[in-house]
Amino acid sequence: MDAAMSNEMLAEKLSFEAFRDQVLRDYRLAFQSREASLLGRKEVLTGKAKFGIFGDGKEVPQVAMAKFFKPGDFYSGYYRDQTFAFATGAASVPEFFAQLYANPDRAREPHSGGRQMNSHFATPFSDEKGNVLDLVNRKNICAGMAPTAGQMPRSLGLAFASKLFRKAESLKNLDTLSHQGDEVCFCTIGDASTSEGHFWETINAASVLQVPLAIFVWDDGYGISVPRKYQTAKGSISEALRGFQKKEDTNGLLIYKVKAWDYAGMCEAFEEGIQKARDKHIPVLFHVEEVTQPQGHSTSGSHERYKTPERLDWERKWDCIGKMRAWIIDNMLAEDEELIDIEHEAKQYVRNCRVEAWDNFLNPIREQVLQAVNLVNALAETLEEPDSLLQLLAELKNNREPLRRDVMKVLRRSMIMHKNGSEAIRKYYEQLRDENEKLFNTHLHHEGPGAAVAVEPTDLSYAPDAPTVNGYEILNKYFDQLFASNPLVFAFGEDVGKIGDVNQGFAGLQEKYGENRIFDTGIRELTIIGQGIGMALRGLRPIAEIQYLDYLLYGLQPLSDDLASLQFRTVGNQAAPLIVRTRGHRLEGIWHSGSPMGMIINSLRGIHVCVPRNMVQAAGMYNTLLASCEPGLVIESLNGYRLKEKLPSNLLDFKVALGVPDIIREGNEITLVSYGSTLRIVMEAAELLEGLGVSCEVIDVQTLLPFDTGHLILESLKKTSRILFVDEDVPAGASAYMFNKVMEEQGGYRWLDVSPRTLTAKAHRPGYGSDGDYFSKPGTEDVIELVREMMAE
Ligand SMILES: Cc1ncc(C[n+]2csc(CCOP(=O)(O)OP(=O)(O)O)c2C)c(N)n1
Ligand SMILES: [Mg+2]
Repeated sequence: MDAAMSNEMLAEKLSFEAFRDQVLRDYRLAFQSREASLLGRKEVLTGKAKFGIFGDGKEVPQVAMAKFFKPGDFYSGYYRDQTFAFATGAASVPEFFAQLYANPDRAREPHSGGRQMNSHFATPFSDEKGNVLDLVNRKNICAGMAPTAGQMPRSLGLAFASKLFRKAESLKNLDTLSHQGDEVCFCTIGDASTSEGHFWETINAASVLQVPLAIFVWDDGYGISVPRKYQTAKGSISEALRGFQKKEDTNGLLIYKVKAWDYAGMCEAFEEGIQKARDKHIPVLFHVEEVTQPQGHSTSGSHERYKTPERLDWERKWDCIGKMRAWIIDNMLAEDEELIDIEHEAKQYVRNCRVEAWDNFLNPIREQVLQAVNLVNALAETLEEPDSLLQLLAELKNNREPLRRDVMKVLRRSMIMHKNGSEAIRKYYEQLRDENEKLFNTHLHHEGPGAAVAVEPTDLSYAPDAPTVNGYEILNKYFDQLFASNPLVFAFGEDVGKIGDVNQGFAGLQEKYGENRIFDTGIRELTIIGQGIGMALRGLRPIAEIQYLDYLLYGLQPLSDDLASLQFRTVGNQAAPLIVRTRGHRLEGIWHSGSPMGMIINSLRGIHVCVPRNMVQAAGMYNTLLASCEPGLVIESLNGYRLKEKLPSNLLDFKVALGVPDIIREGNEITLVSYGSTLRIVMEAAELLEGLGVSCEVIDVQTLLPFDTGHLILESLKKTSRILFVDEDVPAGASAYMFNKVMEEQGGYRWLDVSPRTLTAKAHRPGYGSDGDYFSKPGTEDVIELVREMMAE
């Protein structure tokens, strides 16, 4: 060491060295990522992978952004962010290739077990039992998704949770979930995707709520082929957003404009902006301009078709990696030779990773091929005319890139062609079938003790002098007890806070438990759902309210694309136990009496759909969902709030078993299956039919997802031999679903004496007024007439 060097000079030299190291580390990473993009595209073009979408052109912004992503933070972005995933350690290059090949081995592809397209990363948020992990000491990547701007709504919730952790007294000591709300949600989006309503609704809500959300817009001027001028007002998202800009005495968000090739400028802006988001909970947007896309949008097309030669030329000149390289040399941080070495090493590293990932993908399949070939060969040797089988085998043997399906095809065809093939073939086929089922078909729901269907039900109990109260009062008393006992529960939505929801379920509870527990939101169903998803991901137990069932449509996209697929697409590594509370079925007119249950259950596989007949049952369903780690939708009956119900003494303990129907009236001549409000009509009809000499058994299915898992309806049908499904959805909506479940899955057709029927609403929505209702929805007389027709058949 130079004795003449002062401490100050030494420190300066060390800090310069550290700075230089960091810059070179970032450069190496950016270069590796570029190489991964280049090789990734080749893998698709040579047929090794099906589709590829890459982060080339976005590398330098992402190494800069990753510097400020701390343990405890959350990322919710899109498919361009492989560099960020590498830089934060959330993903490795071999994992990147494993995902590109769709390797279902979770040890190799832990993000989605081969279920997601490439660059859709995810880190674990919960364990196998459904318990939330320590999220404070890890970098959290929320499972990626392909729908443009689909990442926005839940980003709001991920950021909003920090606000709650900082402010809500009830959350003060949850050290593994938050460090006093210091966590920032990093959210990325492409320039064209900012045209989506999701973006604007999120921006507005974040600006109103003042949450630590940092949005990075990668502005490469195109959404596939459509240029910015068709996408964004004034051709600039930061200009278009000016009205949202926070001023001294207003809410709003901070807006920064940076250039994608300006490494130093971005580091500076990101550091400042993120710090403000973290410390002060101010949302911030970084408009990252002059981003390029060297290989075009994806492997599905070529950008020469829509970019001019001038634009392509400009993109080459302003490539962020080239610019960073020049900046390093200009600032004398490294010389050309050192950078060449780094580049060479980086290329070699990525090539090795690719080879390793491909071998890891193919080797287990090669073993399957070998075994299948041996078994089928053995069968062929016993045949007099083995030609067609041998031809099938030859195809498999000559396939240089076989897939699991190719092996299955040969095994199954040999069994089809030759009466079950051989015992050994059948055995091996069954073994692979079971293995593949585990790889490809699991985790629509939680598969451990946190599953909602695993929750032990608890019976109702009543005090001898139990009072009879209005339905809404049952819920009000229930929520009161719930908020007193569970600090993780929050309720929010339109008119939920101050007035305690439009039907008074939460009346008086905001005053009692505070504005941080029960609160109003803007009219924004999409981001109410997103807010709930993000909060649930962070270990809270949100109850997000959609004021009327008809308006669930506004929030359906994140429910379907994000929440319903979350466990499946992370192979159980992430769960968001959001409860969506809403009210529906009969009321008045086109938009307040809907019951689009077919649409709902068909778009929400992966979410429990509960259709309680009254408010006591609803409370029991909330309890069951809260005892699990899974999401659910509870649709209360709009016309049930003022109906009288007996008040149970164990409202907080009572749990309804999901997927278990209730026989609410016993009978032996016909089974009437229904749910929710319609049950009241069915019950009235059953009463009148009794007087007409027909004995009806009425079954409340209670939950549509899951549906009668113990086949209780079948047992009723065995007794009655007649069945009618009644609901107020459109024809062949949820009634067709119930019909299918009982006839096909339960084998109900074998017990029928007369043809089974469905009774539904008309295909159109009901007109306003009681006559509109009467002539559109099924009524008591409709049930009676149809039952009598069936009895006479
Ligand atoms: C809701 C939806 N619509 C359309 C698509 C098809 N699509 C995928 S990417 C894309 C363009 C996105 O452009 P941009 O947001 O600018 O991101 P970039 O790919 O340029 O980074 C489109 C239209 C989609 N994935 N989701
Ligand atoms: Mg773009």
